Amino acid sequence: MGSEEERRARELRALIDEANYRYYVLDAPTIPDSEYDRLLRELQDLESAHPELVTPDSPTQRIGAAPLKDFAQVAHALPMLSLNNAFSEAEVAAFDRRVREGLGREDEQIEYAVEPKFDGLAVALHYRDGCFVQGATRGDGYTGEDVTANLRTVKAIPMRLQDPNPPAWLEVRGEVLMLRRDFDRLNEAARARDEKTFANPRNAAAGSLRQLDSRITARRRLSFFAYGVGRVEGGALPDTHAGVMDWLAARRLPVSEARRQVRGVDGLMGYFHDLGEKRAGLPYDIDGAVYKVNRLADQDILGFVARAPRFAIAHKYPAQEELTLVEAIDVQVGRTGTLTPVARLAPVFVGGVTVTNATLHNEDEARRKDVRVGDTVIVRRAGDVIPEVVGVVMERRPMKDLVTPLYPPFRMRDTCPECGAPVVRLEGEAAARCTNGLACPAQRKQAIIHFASRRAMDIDGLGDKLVDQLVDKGLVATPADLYDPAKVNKAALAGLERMADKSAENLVQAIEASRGRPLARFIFALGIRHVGEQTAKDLARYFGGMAGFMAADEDALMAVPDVGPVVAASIRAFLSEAHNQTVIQALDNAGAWTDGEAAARLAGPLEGKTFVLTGTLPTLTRDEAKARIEAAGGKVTASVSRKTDFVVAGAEPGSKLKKARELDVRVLDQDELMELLKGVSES
Ligand code: 5U1
Repeated sequence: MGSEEERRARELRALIDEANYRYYVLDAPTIPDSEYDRLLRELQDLESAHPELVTPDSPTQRIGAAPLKDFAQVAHALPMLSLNNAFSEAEVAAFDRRVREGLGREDEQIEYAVEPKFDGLAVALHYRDGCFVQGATRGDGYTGEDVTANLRTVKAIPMRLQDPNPPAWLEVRGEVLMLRRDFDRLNEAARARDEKTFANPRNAAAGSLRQLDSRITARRRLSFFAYGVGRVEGGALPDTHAGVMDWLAARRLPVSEARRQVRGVDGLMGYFHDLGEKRAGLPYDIDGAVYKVNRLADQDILGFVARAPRFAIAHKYPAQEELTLVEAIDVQVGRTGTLTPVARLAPVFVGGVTVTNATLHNEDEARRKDVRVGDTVIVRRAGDVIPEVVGVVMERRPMKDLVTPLYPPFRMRDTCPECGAPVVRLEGEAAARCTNGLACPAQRKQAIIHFASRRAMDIDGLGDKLVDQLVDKGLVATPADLYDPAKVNKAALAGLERMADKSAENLVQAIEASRGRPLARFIFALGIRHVGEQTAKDLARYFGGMAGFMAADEDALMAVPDVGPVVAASIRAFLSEAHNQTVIQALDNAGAWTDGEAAARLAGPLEGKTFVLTGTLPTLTRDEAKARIEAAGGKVTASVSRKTDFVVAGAEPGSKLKKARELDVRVLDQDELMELLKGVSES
C-alpha cells in the first residue's frame, strides 16, 4: 500500500516517535542525538519533496507554527475543576471520614490512588481516533485557551496513542511543567544574553505555554504528566483510577512514577511523608500530594460539591515561596573575611519556618537580581536549603518610575562594617574580603565559633552569643585563649550574660573535654580556607602528625589525594602566618590535639575503598557509619559512580541504590558492613 516514499515516511515517523518516547517519557534514550537529527532531517526532506506525505501527527510538526494573533477559546465538555486543599493530618482525616460516610462504609479502610501534585499548568489533550487534535489550558475551568500548536511542540505528549483500537474520543488531563534542569538551562541562556530570567519553573512553563509564537515554545523544553481523563467516547476504560493511569501509560502518555495505592489515613500520611523526603530529588517541582478514591464507581457516588470533587483532595506541603518586603540590606563578615550581602526581610512563613534573612551571596548576585531596600521579593526555602531571594516583583517597587530611584542599586562597601579595614575584591573572585584578618573582631569571632563547632573541637555550650561576649569583653582573642585558665574560668564565665554558675561549670568542663581531639578534627577546626572536613581527614591521615603537616611545602601537600594547587597554596599561606604559628604553638602547649599515625603505617582494611550511604540503617546513624568506614581507611562520598566500591543501603533507600544496581556496584546491608569493619574501632 502506497509508494516507497510513503512507506519510508511512516517508518521514519515511527522511529522518531519511539526515540521521543524513550528520551522524553522514559528518560532513557536509546539512540544518539546525531542519529535522531539525521532521521528528522531525512523525514523533513522527504516531506518537503512530497508535501502530501505530511500528517498532522508527524514529528516534523513539533517545531512550532506561524504566530497567532490571539488564542481561540475552547469550552470544556466536562468542567476542569480544582481540588480542595488539606494542610494538616486533621484535615486529611476529615476528608477520609467524609468519604467513608458518603460511601456508607464508615468502618472500612478506603483504597486511594495517590500521586504528586505537580506545580505546573493544567491542560486537556483531545485525541480523536487516537490522534492528537486539540489541546487547551484550564482557563476558568469552563473555558480555556486553544494552545494546540504549543502542545504539539511538547515531545513528551504523543501525537498518536499507542493503541490499535483507540476510543473515538479521549480527553486526557494533566499538567504541563518544566523540569528543573531545563529551567536552569533556560535561565542560564537568558542570563548569558542579559535577558530577563524566570523566577521558578512554573512561571517558565506558563510563559512558554502561553506564547502566541509556538516556535518559541518549541525551544523551551516543556514536559507533561497525565493525571486523569475527561470526556471519553467509543471506548471502555478500567474501573479504578490506578487502572486508568496504567492504561494511559500503556498508550505512552507520561504518568508519574511516584503514583501508588494506599489504604486509610495512615496510608495517606505515610505516602505524604515518603514523597516529602523524595521531593528535593525529583526532577520537577511539586507542591503536595493528590489523594483520589481509587474505584471510579465510588467517585461517581461521592460526586462534586461546589467546584471541587468530594472524592479527591490535594494535601499541600507548606508553601516554598512567599512574598515579603526587604527592610534592609546588611553586609556580614564571614570566618575568612568574606563579605556577604544579606537581605533583612519582614518575617514571612515559608517552607515551614519563619524567615527573616536571606543571603544575596555577593555583590554581582545582588546587582543581577537588582534587590533594593523597599522591594517586594519572592523568597524561597526548599527542604533544608538556606532561604534565598528568587527575584524582585518590579511592579511593586515603590516609586519605580522616578528618575532618581528611592534606593539605588546595591553596592559593596569599601570598608569592613565590623573593623573599618579596607575591602578588596581579587581578580576573578566573586567575593569581596575584609583585609584585616584575625585583627577583625568579626573574623575572630567566626574563627572561634568554627573552632568550637560540633564537627570541629565539639565544645558543647560555646555558642555564637557567648563567643560574642568573650571577644567583646577582651577575654578571648584566639582559640588558644579558650584553654588559658587565666582568661577563661568559672568566675569569668559566670559573670557573662545568661550564664549561671552551673552553665559556667559545664562550659569549663566541655573545654577540658575537648583537649586531645584527633588531629583531623583539629586541622578542620583551624578554619583554613578550602580545608573542609574531608580534606582535613585526608591531611591528618596522610601526615599523621601536626609537625609533618606544618613542615610540608606545596608539593608535599599536593601528594595528598584530592589536594590541588589552590588548596595547597591556601594551607601554606595559613601556616606561614606568624600569628597562626603562635596560636598553633599555644594550642600545642594546651594539648588541644592528639597526633595519629601516618598513612603508610595505618593502612586500614578499607584503605582505598569508596562507599556511598543511602537509606536508614537499623542501628547506626549516617555519621556513625561514616566515622567507622573512615576509621578503617575507607572514604564516604555523596554520589554513586563507577568508582564506588560499595553502596551501604538501609530502609527506604533513594535513587542511589537504583544507580548502584545499574552500575553493578556491590550493595551491602548494615550486617555486611559490620563484617567488613570487624576489629576496627572508631577513631
Ligand atoms: N496529580 C493531580 N493533580 N490534579 C489536579 N491529580 C489531579 N486531579 C485533579 C486536579 C484538578 O482533578 C481531578 C481529581 C478531577
